[in-house]
Amino acid sequence: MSTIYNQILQAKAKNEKLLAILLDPDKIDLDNIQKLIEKINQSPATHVFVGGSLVENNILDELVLEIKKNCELPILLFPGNPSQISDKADAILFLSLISGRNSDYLIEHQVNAVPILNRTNLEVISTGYILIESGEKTAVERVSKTKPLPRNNQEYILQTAQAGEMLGKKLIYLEAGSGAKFSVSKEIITLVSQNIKIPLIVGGGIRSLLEIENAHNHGADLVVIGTAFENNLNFFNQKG
Ligand code: 1GP
Repeated sequence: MSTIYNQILQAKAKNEKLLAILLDPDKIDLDNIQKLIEKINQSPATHVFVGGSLVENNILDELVLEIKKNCELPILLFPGNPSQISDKADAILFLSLISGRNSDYLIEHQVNAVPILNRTNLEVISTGYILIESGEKTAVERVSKTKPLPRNNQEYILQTAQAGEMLGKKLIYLEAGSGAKFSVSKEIITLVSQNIKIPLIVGGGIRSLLEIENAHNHGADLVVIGTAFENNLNFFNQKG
């Protein structure tokens, strides 16, 4: 059976670009879930990510089950902490916040997640998560209590991504933060994508179809769109 990670690798090899819609359980109204799923099914999305920095409500399992019932896309957890694990999903981005120096988000939460993960069949995909300065303080910065990497220090951003690759991460995720003022710049995407071999995810602050296309064209293998779709379910019907 082909794993989700293998499918991502195959897509990268064929230069087929991927797109994930990120759903934050805290912002979803389960009463309107059918409409949301219909819109996902009509969109060009190839993956659904589920998660958020906080996730304070308890609808995670229910949300994942509802999506599974009516949508065939793979569902990947994108957790802010070990409480956000659902065995109903297909895979988990096992994130380590390698841009930060808070050991909780580098290794502690991951250690605590292991007993939970061992009771699931989730495919675990090791991901080097890199937070990049984006104009304003974002939820990731607040919750993780880490500083984002300065956007003008491209060499250090690349070094961080390459360290992640050398540590054996299977994906690198360049994150500007949800609702970021500035998304990750094309220069950073180009530099990192040209100098790592593993697939590159880019997300945070992407607000238009053109921005998705630009991120793809500059080397992102998978682009994540959260807030813009959340705020406008017709996001993918717009031009440009
Ligand atoms: C946040 O990268 C994701 O973790 C998506 O960000 O909500 O700004 O699209 P947006």
